[in-house]
Amino acid sequence: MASVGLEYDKLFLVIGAGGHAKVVIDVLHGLKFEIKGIVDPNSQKGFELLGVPVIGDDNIVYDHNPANIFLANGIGALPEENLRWKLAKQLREKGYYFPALIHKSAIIADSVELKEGVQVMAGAVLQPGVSINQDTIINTHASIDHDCDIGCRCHIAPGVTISGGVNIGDDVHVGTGSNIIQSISIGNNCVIGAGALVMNSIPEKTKFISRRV
Ligand code: JB2
Repeated sequence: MASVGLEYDKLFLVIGAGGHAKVVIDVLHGLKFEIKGIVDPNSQKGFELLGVPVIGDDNIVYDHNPANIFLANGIGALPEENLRWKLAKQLREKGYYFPALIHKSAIIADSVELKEGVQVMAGAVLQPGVSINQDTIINTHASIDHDCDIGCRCHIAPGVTISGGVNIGDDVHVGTGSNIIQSISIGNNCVIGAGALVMNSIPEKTKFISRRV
């Protein structure tokens, strides 16, 4: 399993002080990484999440040489919101690095490939041959079976189940508790609503909402 470039001698800065940041900080604590602080332009300096203080706005990042610090993206991802990806792009262009982060309780098969900035949360399962691309979130207890390819900047929300051999494009949101059967494709920029049952391939830019009866 490829956990990208983790070195234990660098401090982390966490971007954002909301709900997702809390989950990210818990991952970092579980891995025993040291966190210097949180940056968030909308939170009071000194406000704490799980004991980690807000130390200022995003300019604080630029006070640090990219060679000496890792970043953890604590901004979450909901449909139609792109702050998470925008900030990651801006900071990467300045040379900062977002290592892949994996909660210690996640089950990751040996052949899984994780790109930079991927976050795998508590209880997630990634089976052999799975590939997860840049900045995608595999959220709490999501399960991704063998040989799935998940694109960049996706959010696979809590409790999603994806069977084997599924291809998911870039910028896709798969809502909480959705189920996706094997060997189908979901195109770029799709939104799969919470609780959906997806049994056929879906073309790009589709909003797929299950009908409730
Ligand atoms: O420019 C910014 C900026 N703009 C807003 N820079 C930085 N560093 N932080 C910024 N923020 C901060 O992002 C806000 O001040 C706020 O603290 C945080 C967003 O927090 P919120 O709790 O609203 O959303 P979230 O992105 O952490 O979580 C969403 O997505 C997750 C995946 C939530 O809906 C969660 O429920 C969900 N699990």
